Amino acid sequence: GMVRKPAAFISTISDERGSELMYSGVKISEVFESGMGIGGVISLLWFKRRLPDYCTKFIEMALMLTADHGPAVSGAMNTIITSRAGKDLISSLVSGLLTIGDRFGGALDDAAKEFSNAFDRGLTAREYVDVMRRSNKLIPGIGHKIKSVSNPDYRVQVVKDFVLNNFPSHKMLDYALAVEKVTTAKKDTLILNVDGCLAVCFVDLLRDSGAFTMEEARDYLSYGFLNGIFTLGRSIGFIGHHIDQRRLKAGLYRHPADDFHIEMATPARV
Ligand code: Q5B
Repeated sequence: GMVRKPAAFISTISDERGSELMYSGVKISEVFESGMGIGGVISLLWFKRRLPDYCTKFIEMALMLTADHGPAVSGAMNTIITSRAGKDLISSLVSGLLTIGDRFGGALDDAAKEFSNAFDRGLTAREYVDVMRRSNKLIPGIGHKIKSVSNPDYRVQVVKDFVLNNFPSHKMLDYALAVEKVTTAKKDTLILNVDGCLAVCFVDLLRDSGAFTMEEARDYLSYGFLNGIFTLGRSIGFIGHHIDQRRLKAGLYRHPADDFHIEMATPARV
C-alpha cells in the first residue's frame, strides 16, 4: 500500500483544516460561546488546557498592567525613535521589543527561577539576599528606577491584592515579599518590581492551581513563557507609541549633541 511520507513538523496547538478552526481541540465557536476571553485563548495556545477563571483573569490582568509604562522606558524610546526614522509599524515594534531583557521587562523568567530555587532550598529571605550578594548577582525582580517604598507601584499592589484574595496559595509571593523587606531596608528603590511580582505569582499559579503537575510547572517555567507575558503585554503599548508618532507627524529624531559626554583618546601609534 501507500507509505505516508514522515512529517517534517509536528504541531499540537491549533488546527485550521476542518470546518472550524480549533485551539487545542476547542472549536473557535466554543471559544467565543464560553466567553473565555484572551486569558482563555492564551491558556489553550500556551498551556494546551482550560484554566480556572481566576487564572485566566490573572493572565488578562498581567497583560493589562504591562501594556505600557510611559514613553521614557528603554523599549518605548526605541520604538519612538524607529518610528520617527520613518520605519513601518513592525520595524518600530520589533526595535522596542529587542530591548526587553535582564534589566528591562525581561526579568520574569530569572526572577521565577531564582526565587523558587532559593525557596526550594529552604533559604531564608536574608540568606537568599546574602547568597546573591556574595555571588555578585543582582536579584532578578527586585529594584526599580523610579518606583520605591515611598513612591509605590500601583501595578504591583493590584497583582498582590488579586493573588492574596483569589489564589488558593501564594507561598512564592509571600517569600518574595519577605525578600523585599530585606532589600528595601538597604535602599528604598529595591522593591519587588512588576516583573518580579508577576513572576512569583505565576509560580504560585503553576504550582498550586491544581491545573499543572509539579513537573509540568517546572517544564513551563523552563520554556521562558514568563518573559512572553511582558512581551505580549508591552507590544500593545509599543504599537500605541508607533501610532502616536504617526498621528503627531513627528519627524526624524536627532539627539542633542550636548547631552553626550564625548571622550576620545588619540590612538597609540603602532
Ligand atoms: N541593586 C531595575 O537599577 C534596575 C538590585 C540591587 C540587589 C537588585 C535594577 C536591576 C534587576 C532586574 C529587574 C526589571 C536596573 C525592572 C521593568 C519594567 C518597567 C520599567 C520602568 C516598565 C534599577 C543601586 C544600588 C546598587 C545596586 C543595588 C540594584 N538592583 N541589589 N538586587 N536587583 N534589577 N528588572 O535604579 O551598594 O549602591 O552599589 O537590574 O528586575 O523593567 O518603568 O522603568 O514597566 O516599563 O539603576 O517597570 O534594580 O539601580 O543599578 O544604580 O543600583 O542598588 O547593586 O548598590 P537602578 P543601580 P550599591 S521593572
